[in-house]
Amino acid sequence: MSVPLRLASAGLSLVLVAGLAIPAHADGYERVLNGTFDGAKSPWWSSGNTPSRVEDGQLCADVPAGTVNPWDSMIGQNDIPLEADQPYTLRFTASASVNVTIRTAVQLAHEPHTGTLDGQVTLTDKPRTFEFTGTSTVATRHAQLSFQMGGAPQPYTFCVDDVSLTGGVIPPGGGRDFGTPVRVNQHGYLTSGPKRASIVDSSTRPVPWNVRDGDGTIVARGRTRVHGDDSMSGDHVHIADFSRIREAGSDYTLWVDGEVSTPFDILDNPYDTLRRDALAYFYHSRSGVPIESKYVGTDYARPAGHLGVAPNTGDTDVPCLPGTCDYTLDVRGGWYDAGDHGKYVVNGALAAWQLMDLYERSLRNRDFEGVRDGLLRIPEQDNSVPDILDEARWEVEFLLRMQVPEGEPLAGMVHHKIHDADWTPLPTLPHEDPQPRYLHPPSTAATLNLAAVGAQCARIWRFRDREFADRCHAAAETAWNAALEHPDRHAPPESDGGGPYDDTDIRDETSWAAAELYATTSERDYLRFVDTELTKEGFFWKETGGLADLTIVRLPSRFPLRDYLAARKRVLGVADEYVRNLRAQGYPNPSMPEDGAYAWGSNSATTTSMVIMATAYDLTRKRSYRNAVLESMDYLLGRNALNQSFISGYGERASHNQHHRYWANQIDPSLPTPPPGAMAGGPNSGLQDPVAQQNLRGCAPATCYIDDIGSWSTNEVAINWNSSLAWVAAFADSVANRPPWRPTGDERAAQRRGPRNPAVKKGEST
Ligand code: 9MR
Repeated sequence: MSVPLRLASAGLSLVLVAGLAIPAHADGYERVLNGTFDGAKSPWWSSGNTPSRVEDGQLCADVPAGTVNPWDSMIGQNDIPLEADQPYTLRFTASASVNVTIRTAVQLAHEPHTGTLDGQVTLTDKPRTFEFTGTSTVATRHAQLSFQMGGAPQPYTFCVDDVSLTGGVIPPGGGRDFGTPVRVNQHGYLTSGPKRASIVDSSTRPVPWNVRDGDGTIVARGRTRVHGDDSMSGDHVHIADFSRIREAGSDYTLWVDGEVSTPFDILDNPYDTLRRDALAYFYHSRSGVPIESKYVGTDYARPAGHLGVAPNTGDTDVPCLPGTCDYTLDVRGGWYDAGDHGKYVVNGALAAWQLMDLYERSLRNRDFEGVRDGLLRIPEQDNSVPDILDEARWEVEFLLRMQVPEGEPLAGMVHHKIHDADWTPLPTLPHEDPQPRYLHPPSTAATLNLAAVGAQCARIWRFRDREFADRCHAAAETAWNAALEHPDRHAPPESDGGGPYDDTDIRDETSWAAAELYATTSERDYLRFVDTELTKEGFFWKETGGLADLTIVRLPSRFPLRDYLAARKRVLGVADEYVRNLRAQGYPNPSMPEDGAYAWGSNSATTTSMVIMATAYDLTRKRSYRNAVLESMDYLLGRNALNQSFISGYGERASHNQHHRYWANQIDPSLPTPPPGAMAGGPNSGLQDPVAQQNLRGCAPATCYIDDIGSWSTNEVAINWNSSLAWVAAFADSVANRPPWRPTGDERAAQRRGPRNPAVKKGEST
């Protein structure tokens, strides 16, 4: 954030922010969210011992007796932005059911808790309005406003309304600095690939550019093409094309109109490390096993989480949400979903599916390097099984455990999710999570996800591990039948302590599962359920219908020719649309939402669109698809409206504060930043979290992102997002000029058998 400079002139106060003169707001800007309690309580919180609620348009809290310090019972709000050397005024109206003195404070939420305001008020049952002023000595996005009510001898009810903290000169959402207007792939371009940059420049005529190598020697020059206004960012954009440089090297820079890009490389294999790092994300995220330093280094090593060792209460003997069933299940293992410790079947299944789909893609393309054992640093790196299958299996074993056992009500259905009863604070390491964890009721969507992934698993593992393949097959068929029997069990949209992953339309999951079951069994009954078509909406955890088409084109010999041709046509049609989107925009994003709003996890809309364009390349070998995938990589790696690489460790301005309970260096410097290869969710017009609401107000869709650990709606990581990143990174690597990898004898034999698997007959494994 740039430091504002205050100027005084004839009673009008002006502030310079990032070179812009902004009139200071007469009373300072409001820094509290939802201070009038007109509806929900969020983003206010209260201590665990202090139940609170919105009541008659005010926030009321039941303060317990017998605590010692004021801060033993609190309500408050976090993530309040403060500017250094600015005065702030706090106002509120409060009352209490007994006469009592409480403390109120505005201070840093974390060490050293530097204070801006600190006061005491004496309350009675008549609401009174109070006002305090103070000056902040720090610039932060993470101040906390609290009412500290502990230490009273008797219990009482505290109520507060019209809370306001005003001050500061940077308007909410203002003062952002995106650095250089010359936006490049900050990591590196492929020597044989397209090399373009996007430049924010108001000129309506082409402007000169040059590229310099690491020694500062100009190696190419040209003039930009004026792209014009870019609707998603609001920027006026030029494009510089330096594709003709084919000399590998590091620290190139692009100079345009006196502005210089961040340094970038030109490489023969720019995605070799990313394909590994993006997959390593999954080992880092494993639950139920220690993450060992010999694989990840000491910074990222941590004890096993959720093996029933105190203070953990899960995941070896997990009860259902009270009142929903009376058995417990051992659901250890799997991957944590994201920055939280929840494990959700619909999302886990999609992520595992994508890893196994990448495996099937590699087989089909005879890209044995992409699926070799020893590619990753994981405990199974030397077991003659492709590491990507080992990693996917870690999740599939968990998914199998989520199925309702025989003899119980709803047997064969699959529990929707397992997660904490309440959100844990940041940071909390998995093994430190004290929350009770529950199995949430089975859902039809989760059940069909297991049917799909179980079927995929069965065919992939048939000749590697017959017993496992049989378990997958049996679980898939049982799940399929259970889903047909219970087609309308839907997860609710509201959820405490975990994400909802709610979905009430299961036609798409049905079609996808049927396609997988048909591909594995050749049983014609399934084929009539395959009735979804890939559309430009692509796919994500809630919309999986398009995956049926991807499975059909990946495994053409297993489907009737007519179905294959129709699916192929749709994949190419959608891919063409993505290529057009990419060309129509100032920044190369194949995803262009029709409503003009970027959704939660928009970067995964980019990566899943890339999967579809890559599949179109596999089907046609048309270079335009390959080049569009490579240019989309540019978008993810910095050629965007924010000048931001969304992938940790890749690029000079790479995300490094993603929302995560362990990779929480921003809050606790003794903890690590995210390991390389973790993709942030990306711009999200919804601004669902307070940090986004405080700092991104009024943002153009493509800029609604902040690299702050508190911004879970723009800056979280997630398994389903990283699985598509891993997929496209592997693709991008496979189309680079890579020396072929020679499989070992064992591996060659296994690979040869893989694609020729005979169809598994229905019921064969049960
Ligand atoms: O990716 C999910 C997004 O599509 C939803 O809109 C959002 C709100 O329901 O949830 C996202 O998933 C989050 C999940 O609910 C909890 N774990 C973290 C996930 C990524 O932010």
